[in-house]
Amino acid sequence: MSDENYMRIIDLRGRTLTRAEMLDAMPRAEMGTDEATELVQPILDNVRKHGAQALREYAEQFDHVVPKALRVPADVMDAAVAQLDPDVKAAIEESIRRSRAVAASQVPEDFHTDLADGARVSERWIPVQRVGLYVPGGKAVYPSSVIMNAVPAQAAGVESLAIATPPNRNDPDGWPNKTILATCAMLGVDEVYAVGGAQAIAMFAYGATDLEDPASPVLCEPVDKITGPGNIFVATAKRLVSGIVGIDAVAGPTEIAIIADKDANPEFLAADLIGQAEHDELAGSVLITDSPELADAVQASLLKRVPRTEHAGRVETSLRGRQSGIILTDDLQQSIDAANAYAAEHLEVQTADPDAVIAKIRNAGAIFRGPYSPVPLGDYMSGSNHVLPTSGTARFASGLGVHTFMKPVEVIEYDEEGLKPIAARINAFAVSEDLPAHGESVLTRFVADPYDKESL
Ligand code: HSO
Ligand code: ZN
Repeated sequence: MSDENYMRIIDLRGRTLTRAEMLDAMPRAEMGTDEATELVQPILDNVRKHGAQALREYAEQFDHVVPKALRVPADVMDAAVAQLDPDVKAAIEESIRRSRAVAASQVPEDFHTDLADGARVSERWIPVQRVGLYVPGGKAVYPSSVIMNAVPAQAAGVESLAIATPPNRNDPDGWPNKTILATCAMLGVDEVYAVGGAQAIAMFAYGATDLEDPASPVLCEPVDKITGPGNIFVATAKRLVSGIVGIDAVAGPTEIAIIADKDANPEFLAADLIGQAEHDELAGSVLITDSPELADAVQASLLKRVPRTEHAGRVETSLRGRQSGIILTDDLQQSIDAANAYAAEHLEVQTADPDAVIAKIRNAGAIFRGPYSPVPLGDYMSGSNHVLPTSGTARFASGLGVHTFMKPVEVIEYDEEGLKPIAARINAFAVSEDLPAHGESVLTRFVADPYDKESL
């Protein structure tokens, strides 16, 4: 294998692997140790105690600018929409339209089960009342992620949605990124804070008051759930406040895996691998194929393409990293097994019969079927969600959706007729757990003296 190749080869051919060996063979980044907790905890405590005053101090310290106001005023939001490039505006509109259509059909239906006469259990899906969405600033500014978080929350019926995003030191008033502000406004979200980092997570979790503003001392009310990506400090802050509030999964670097057979188009595959590698030096790009010829053709295409793309340095580091590689397999079934072990955030299936492959996929954040469903379609405009489980967590977790912002609550609806025939059974169960008062609670409804065990 020459150095000229971009991606290392993981050769599974002729090998029968145990589950543990298969998991071990998968290309993954080393997990970093978390030293952020010591830095983040005092920030949370300080915001909890001092509210807006602490938020301004941290803005100065970390963002090097104190925004003109911590809550972005309506006229600044409106101006951001008015100044938006028309092509970008049209793209955002299309993305919102498609995401809304899919989210509308995701809203779960209430249902009930009748177990006997007078014995019903119903399930009601209730939206989370108030959600805080964090949107990172810095070099990775993703208005598309605002759409992916806000649209399902709105479709779920979340009553109030607040967004926090860092102030920008290059703006004369310190206002955050204008495309982010415009996207918020286009989504109908008007509660936007120029607050970033761990301090924003603290503001959402605890709420914040502003003593400098006697006209409106409550800057931000606490939320019930926080979603949205962020750097290590944001992720640590979310972890520390979870339990007080709900959080979404903490995302690792993005990943793509592609299952391809000999007839797949190597140019499409190379371009798609590069696409995700563009996000991050630690992004994982994995090709899984039973065709060594295709693998060679993809390597050759990468050699031509990588130097021509703008972020070639980042892409090359990512493709050459230990978290990326080409997995060579004996046959399609072994490719499927490898894909299930890898449990990619994004899985493209580019084979002669993609449906037969998809039917056997157990673990993937989202599945992209065939040569005209590339991952960036899903990143921006397919209508599907791009907030997906990373680092193999697709084995047990799903992507963000309307369900993220709802809670199923069971309603127990038994009447006298429904309860009576099972009262003695409940009592027997309760007594067996040495909780006789549980039994007595039920029996009281049917016997004169539930404490007189002789009379039962
Ligand atoms: N591929 C990223 C999402 C994204 N791509 C945003 C472009 N903008 C993680 O799914
Ligand atoms: Zn992407």
